[in-house]
Amino acid sequence: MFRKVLIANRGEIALRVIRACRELRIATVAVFSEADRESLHVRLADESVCIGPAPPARSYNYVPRLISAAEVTGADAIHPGYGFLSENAHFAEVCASCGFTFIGPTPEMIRKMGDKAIARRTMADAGLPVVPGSPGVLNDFEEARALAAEIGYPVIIKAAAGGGGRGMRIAGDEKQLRLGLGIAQAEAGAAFGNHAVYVEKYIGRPRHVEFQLFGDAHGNLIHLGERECSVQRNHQKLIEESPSPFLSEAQRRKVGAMAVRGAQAIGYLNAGTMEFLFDEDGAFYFMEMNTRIQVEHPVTEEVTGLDLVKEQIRVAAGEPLSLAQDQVEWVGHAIECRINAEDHQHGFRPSPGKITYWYKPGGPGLRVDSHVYAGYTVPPHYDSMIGKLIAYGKDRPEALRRMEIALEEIIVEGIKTTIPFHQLALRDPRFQSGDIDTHFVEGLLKKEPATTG
Ligand code: MV4
Repeated sequence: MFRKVLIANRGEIALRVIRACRELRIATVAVFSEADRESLHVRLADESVCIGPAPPARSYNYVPRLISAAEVTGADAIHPGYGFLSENAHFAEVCASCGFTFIGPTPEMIRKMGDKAIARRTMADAGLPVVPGSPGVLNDFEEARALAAEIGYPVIIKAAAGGGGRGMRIAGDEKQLRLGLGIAQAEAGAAFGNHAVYVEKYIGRPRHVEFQLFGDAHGNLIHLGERECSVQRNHQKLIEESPSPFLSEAQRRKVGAMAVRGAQAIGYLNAGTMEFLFDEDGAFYFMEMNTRIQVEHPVTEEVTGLDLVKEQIRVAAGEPLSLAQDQVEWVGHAIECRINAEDHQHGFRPSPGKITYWYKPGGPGLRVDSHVYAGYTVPPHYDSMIGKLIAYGKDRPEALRRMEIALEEIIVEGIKTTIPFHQLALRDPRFQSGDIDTHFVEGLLKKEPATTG
């Protein structure tokens, strides 16, 4: 087992990793930017190193600084958390070549799944259903035109280097396809330095359901069930739950087995998530694979009773997974609300600043993963998430009721947060009945129009 782990991240996930390390009696090193001097991860870690100024490019995303911090503190492994360098194959490679274990999959797996066109082809070859579309990236408009004519409009143009919804464009006819292809290629080139795009049949009102996967170095690969993530806005998830309220037991077994098969095809190691779209008829398609621990991992932890971050560390240290597929048990229901420093009534605009008062809710079945406290200033340089409320219950109604109570109890003063949005969402009859697709938030905000100004 590792003696010392450096956490290449900030915020709540840095605290989450520190706590997992402490349980495993592993010493921790926090890194922080000049904007994060007063952050809790700095206080809770055994050691800390300042790695540069506030802009991520000069601190949390700056590989040489992170490697130097690991070297001077004598860490033997690096946990990347989510975001920042967590899905950067180059960083994983540099960690390995400098003698630090990257707590995650290999650079090859990150690279392969990072190219969404290659990921799609790899999973199709493994026998997973993918949306009808191009076998690989498109070379010219004529290729795209012929393909779209074959699969039928509307189609969606996606950037191979994109993912998470970035660099997508919908085309309803040939004219839009010609125009969209050029724009998508130019945008992808500018944003990712790779202009490759591919085309798929467009699914109108999909549900986003993702499966948690875990592999170890001993050939074991299991799934831990699914998370329903359809409550999103601009590809930012706002609410996640497990199990999905609409998936049947038979579907769960079937899609779970598919996900395992796909991950086995690449010999997947450590924690990963396979994202599927479900259409209105219940047909499902592989979309992409995320090669990191995700923000919403706690809902899976609550229903399986596992600690996914401890599992990540153990597996990275070469230990076998702590359980086999037939030992995975799912009990009850969990739901997560992301509390962001954002003003939902003004287009979710960021609302950084000083938190003058903070009351953390509690009670049976409630977990709060957060790095903030009264007097903490939310810096403007990073993601606006200030914490996550995770409610657990024996069934969905109990979990939802506990979440409603937590949202009433919590007090955050000094900044605007997404708490009122969550109260609105939870009261909605469609949400209550579990009838949600990826257009849910749009519809909800139309019912309560934004105030102007
Ligand atoms: C799609 C789609 C419809 N048809 N692909 C967005 C995130 C990325 N992982 C895939 N995404 C989508 N891919 C086809 N062929 C619609 C989306 C999509 C979406 C997916 C999941 C959750 C929210 C979404 C919001 C808009 C579009």
